[in-house]
Amino acid sequence: MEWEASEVEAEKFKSNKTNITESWVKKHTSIYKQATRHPFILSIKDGTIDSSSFKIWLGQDYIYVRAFVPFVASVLVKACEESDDSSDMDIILGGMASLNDEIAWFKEEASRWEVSLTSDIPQRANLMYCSFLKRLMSSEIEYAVAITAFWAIETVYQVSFSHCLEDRSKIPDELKDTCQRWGNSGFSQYCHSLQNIADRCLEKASIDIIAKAEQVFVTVLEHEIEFWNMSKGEI
Ligand code: HMH
Repeated sequence: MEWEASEVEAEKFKSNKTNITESWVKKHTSIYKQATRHPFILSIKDGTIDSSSFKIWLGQDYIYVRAFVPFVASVLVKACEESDDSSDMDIILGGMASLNDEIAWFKEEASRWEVSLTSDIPQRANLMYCSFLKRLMSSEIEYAVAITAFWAIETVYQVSFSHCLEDRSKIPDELKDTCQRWGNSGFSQYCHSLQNIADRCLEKASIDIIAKAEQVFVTVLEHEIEFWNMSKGEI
């Protein structure tokens, strides 16, 4: 039944050029909301966050971002091999460059919060998420699927942190920079560029690949929720 529904949808999208990724956000709205309006994010927005949660998140996200770099590199390789639009490479390369800044930012932020980045060990949810990334790096994963995951991963942070900035009055001063990092308009534009690439690839993809990409989108959201949950410190 699932299959039939996807097939019908795929044909519909192909004929009237509806934005596929946008339709998935609507279709999976409940899980999308759980990922982008998580209690961790809401506690930053309303200023009730405790520093221990933030420190756990900071240390774990540094580990995650280091694993994310080779994943993005694998998407870049796929773009070179499979994309019909050379500007994809520029956008992905820009993303890699900003990950370089991000790693430097994590190091500075960690020293400010007295979080040791070298002794932190990845927690279960982080390990699960990183091994999912590793599977997506395989050369058997199509570019359309990998770029969908890339878009979804970046978008969860963009939507979450820009939500915090909508009313920044209660954000603790020491967290404003974090919200700004992922909530700024440049990062939003970059996420839209990734979304446009994903939609362009999906429009041309077979029904099987579209179904696979949708599944990957949902799995990213599940991992993101578990990742935020980790900050509560209940292992
Ligand atoms: C867990 N998801 C996680 N960490 C990040 N830094 C991003 C997404 C965005 O880069």
